Parts: sequence; structure tokens; C-alpha cells
Amino acid sequence: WEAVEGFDFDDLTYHRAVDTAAVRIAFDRPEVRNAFRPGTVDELYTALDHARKQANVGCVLLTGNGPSPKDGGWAFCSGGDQSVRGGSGYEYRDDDEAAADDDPTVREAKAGRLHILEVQRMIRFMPKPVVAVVPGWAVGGGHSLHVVCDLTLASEEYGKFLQTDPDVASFDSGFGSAYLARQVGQKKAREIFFCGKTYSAQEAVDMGMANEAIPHEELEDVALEWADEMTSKSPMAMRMLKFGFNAIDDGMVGQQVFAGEATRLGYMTEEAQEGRDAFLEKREPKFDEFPWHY
Ligand code: 1HA
Repeated sequence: WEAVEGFDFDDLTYHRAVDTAAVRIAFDRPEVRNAFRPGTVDELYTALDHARKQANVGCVLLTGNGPSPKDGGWAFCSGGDQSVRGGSGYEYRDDDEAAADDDPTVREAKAGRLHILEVQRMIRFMPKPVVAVVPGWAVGGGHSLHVVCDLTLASEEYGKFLQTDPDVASFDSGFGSAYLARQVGQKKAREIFFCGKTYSAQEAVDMGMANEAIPHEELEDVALEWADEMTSKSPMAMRMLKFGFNAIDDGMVGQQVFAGEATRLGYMTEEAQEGRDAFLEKREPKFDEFPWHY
């Protein structure tokens, strides 16, 4: 891995693989089980958006650095940082100022933040697979993040999955629960949210919300192998597949995203180019040479 230049993150690390078209974005607050505060979310959005726009990046590995210097514990992410939760969302505090905004109007609008939901949408709609690499706890909003990722690989020894939302009077009744129900079924998803049990990596695999439990020492290497495999595929086919998988659950937005990619493919045909050329040349288009396929 080598650090991606041009970013000065406080709460994340951002690396690019040397020989694979993949990046590694990692929460870097292991002392609080990688809980996210507003600045963390700003940085995560920035890193994901950067990765999304890179033509030579085909896969994002999202993970959490560790172990905790305090007690050696591992975490993917423990959700919103409860110590900065205010009356209407998560708040910037003095040591989180770097990511806040100088414009007072924007600052006011950013008073209570729930913008991890913007990150969820970014993951869902970016045209490349995002893999949750779970070295420890995936809890609350951190659990929802793994649910939204395309794939989940977890540490066999330390990977733990838990929904605490109703314990802290919070609720991701959007992607974090609805997509979960698609993955594990309605009864199991309700158990996860309503009963707050902790599940091992293997249990997460068995119920269909994780892909593989991997010995902790090998987790990052195996994740990179998966990324290597996926980035060797056709980028066009991969994005059509991701958006095809999404479409049925994403309603009109799913159709819009899928259709956008279809338009891109359409533009590559001589037929579409004839339509453009006819307009520019101020003549009638000659579509009769193109067959009505069935
Ligand atoms: O649901 C949403 C949203 C829904 C809609 C829209 C936006 C949303 C945005 C966010 C969220 C949420 O994420 S709500 C759920 C918030 N998260 C939690 O309720 C998890 C809280 N943490 C725990 O349950 C446990 O800490 C743990 C199961 C992750 C780990 O337990 P463990 O291994 O026993 O460690 P523990 O001693 O509890 O934690 C280590 C340190 O990390 C503690 O600090 P210390 O006592 O050493 O000073 C602990 O306070 C801190 N920590 C852990 N999680 C968080 C945290 N500090 C702040 N926020 C946390 N989430």
C-alpha cells in the first residue's frame, strides 16, 4: 500500500494498492472502536468520492485500523460517536474543527449531522464494488455501513456484528435495516435489531450478511486477493451488474442509475452516433440501415 497524496485526514487513512486497482480506506479512531464523528464522515465522503472518480480504481476496501492502543480491541466501526451526539444529530466539537466550514451559514446548516446517510448512498451508487473488511466490531451505524457495502469479509477471531440502535434510541430504518432484511430475511433482520445479540463472523456468513470469515492475520491479504480478482473483470460488466443487483430494491432511483449506464452503452453505438451526426449536420437521421433486433 502507498498513501494517496493530497489528503490530510485526521480520522482516516487512505491508501492505494501498489499492484492492484484498489484503494484501502480505514477508520482511524481505534481508541473509540472507530466511532465516527462529523469530521470522520466528511473525510470518508471525500475519500470515497475521490476513489469513485479514479479511472484506475476498480474496488474500495473499507476497514478499521487497530488494535486499540487502550485495550487491544479491534473494530470496523461502532457507529456514531455518542459523545458528540447533540439534540438534532452529531455535532462538530473543538477537536473536530478541521472538517467544519468557515462559512457561518453553512456552519449553521451543519449543526446536527446525520450525513453518514450520504456516505451510504455514495457506497450504494458508486459504479465499483465496495468491500467491508471487518477486523472487529461492526456495531450500530457501523453495522449499517457493512450492510450497504457490496461484500463483507470478516475476521474469524475478532469479527463481531451487533445492532445497538434501539439501545441508544437511534434507528437506521433505511438502508441499514431494509437491505439487511433483503440479505438475511425479515425474521432474522428483526431479531438483529430488536434483540441486540452479538453475532460472530461465521454466524454472519451463515445468515448471508457476510461473504467469508477469514483468519485475522490473513484478512487484509485475502481482501486484497478478492479486490485483485474483481478488478481484473470488465469495468462495464461490473457496473452493470452492481446496478442491476441494486435496481429491484432502489425503485425509480435504481432504474435511473441503471438506465444512465445503458445510455452510456447506447452512445457507443453507430446508431446513436448517427443521431448526433444528423443533428449537427442539419439533416434527417438515416436509421434505416440499423436493424430492429429481437
Ligand atoms: O443509528 C445511527 C443512525 C441512524 C440514522 C441516521 C444516522 C445515524 C448515525 C449513527 C447511528 C448510530 O451509529 S447509533 C449506534 C451508535 N453506536 C453504539 O451504540 C455502539 C456503542 N458501543 C458499544 O456498544 C460498545 O462500545 C462496542 C460493542 C462497540 C464495543 O464494546 P467493548 O469491546 O466492550 O468496548 P468498550 O469498552 O465499550 O469501548 C471502548 C471505548 O470505545 C470506550 O471508551 P473508554 O471507556 O475507553 O473511554 C467506549 O466508550 C468507546 N466507544 C465505543 N463505541 C463508541 C464509543 N465512544 C463513542 N461512540 C461510540 N459509538
